Amino acid sequence: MSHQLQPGKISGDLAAEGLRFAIAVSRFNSFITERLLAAAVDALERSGAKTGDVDVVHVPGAFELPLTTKKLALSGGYDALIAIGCVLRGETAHYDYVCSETSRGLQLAQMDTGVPVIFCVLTCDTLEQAIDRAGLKGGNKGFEAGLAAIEMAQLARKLGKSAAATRKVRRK
Ligand code: INI
Repeated sequence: MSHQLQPGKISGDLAAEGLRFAIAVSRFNSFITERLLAAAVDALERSGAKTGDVDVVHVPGAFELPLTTKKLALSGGYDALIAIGCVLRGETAHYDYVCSETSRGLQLAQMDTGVPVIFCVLTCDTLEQAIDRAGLKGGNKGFEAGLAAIEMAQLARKLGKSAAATRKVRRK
């Protein structure tokens, strides 16, 4: 079936210039997280971000990422945030609690504040799986997170504006 209607398309450009980002990164499993961090910064820089537009905050572990990103979001100084961590399965259920609370907390942080929070927390059974995703066979999830942050920051600006415009029109 062919349609005549052309839907309006809204998307976020991959242009970082003029946007501000903060990256919260866990020290736990820093062998992995520092590689993810380097790739995220690389993606932001290649897309036009400049020194002064990107802040990095280190936290002890993935469990500390949600509160930190929420505080960064509430500061009002950033267009998007990236949370970087790496949780590796151990012998106990600790892994499950850290994974579920970290992902839940990060989702809450962006839903509560309206500031995009990019989930760059690897949750792996083995160190090899994590290495693959931090610059080896699986690429680098940090780079993907950097691009996602730019796209969501641009999209948030557009949608924020269009929501305000819509409210104005409705009030008249
Ligand atoms: N934190 C991680 O970031 N990755 C892990 O693999 C991990 N494991 O396995 O325990 C981990 N634990 C620490 C946790 O995130 C908190 O920092 C800690 O419990 C203090 O609140």
